[in-house]
Amino acid sequence: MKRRNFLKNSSLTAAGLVSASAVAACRTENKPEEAPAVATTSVDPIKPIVVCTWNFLNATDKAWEVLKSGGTSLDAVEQGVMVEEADETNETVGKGGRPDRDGHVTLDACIMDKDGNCGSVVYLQNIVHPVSVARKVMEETPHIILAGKGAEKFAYEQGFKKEDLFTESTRKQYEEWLKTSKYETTINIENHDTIGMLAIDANGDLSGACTTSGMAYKVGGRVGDSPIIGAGLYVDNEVGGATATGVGEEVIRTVGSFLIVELMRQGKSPQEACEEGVKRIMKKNEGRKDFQIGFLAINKNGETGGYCVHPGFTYREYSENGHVNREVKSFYS
Ligand code: SD4
Repeated sequence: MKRRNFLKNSSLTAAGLVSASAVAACRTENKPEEAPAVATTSVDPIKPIVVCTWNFLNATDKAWEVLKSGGTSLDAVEQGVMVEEADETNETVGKGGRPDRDGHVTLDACIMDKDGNCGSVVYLQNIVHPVSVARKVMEETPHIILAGKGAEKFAYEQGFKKEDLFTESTRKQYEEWLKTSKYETTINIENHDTIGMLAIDANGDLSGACTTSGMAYKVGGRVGDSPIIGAGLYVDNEVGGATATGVGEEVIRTVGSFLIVELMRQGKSPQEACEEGVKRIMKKNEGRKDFQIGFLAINKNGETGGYCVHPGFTYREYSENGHVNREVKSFYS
């Protein structure tokens, strides 16, 4: 039995025994002939689960492999999202992510553990795995966010290798884009595939990670919600976790992931909390239809939920019940 479960079980049992003997003592005062009660408290075993934004089969596979072999949720989410960072065909994350309007591929990522520790990198260039740099920021520095050149220098100091993040495909697309240099946020086409991942391990502990190259052809220097703790990702091991994809500016304005976790703390299900999160955003954007946002949440019991502005957002879930890609309801039909 894992230490935490053991402690949980033994403390519950101890509590049960204390209250049982207290009850027995009371009874003894009134009815000395009664035998003492026997404590029979039991807790359900904790079941690992991983969820991520969009339909990332390989990433959830990897995270599940970590969880199944007894790994921590922190390792699971890091290794899970790393799959997308390395996948050159995912043009919104890591290597092969599309550049900003000046032709720089700049990456944002963050990670958060069961104790509320977190690390983040913003505007990081030339490194394939920003989530691992974010984890190093969390574990090796007294800081939470490192940006740009400082983050890149820190990554090299930590042993990360410099790599060109352009691929043939993204270079060609960029050259094509330069002909008009038009910046538009296109719903569900141009800017999807950011991965936010949340996992619960066999100890019942929650962690999360989020990683992206942000909006394609963004203004140089722009940072989205994905590396911002509370916006693109938030985890509270007492309650649950949430993560976001879509137009980061709107997620930041409502501190979306933190909001969703707090709504769950107040008793809402992950589904209800995600719906309320999107509704808050839409209240600030009445009538606006030109952007997409998808929220994903999980609570401590492993219940999950998601909601989005426009149809199309899905999230992938992997537990002992197997894989499932869940379509979520949307604000607009
Ligand atoms: C951002 N939220 O940089 C990210 C973009 C995104 O799928 O989610 N794309 O605003």
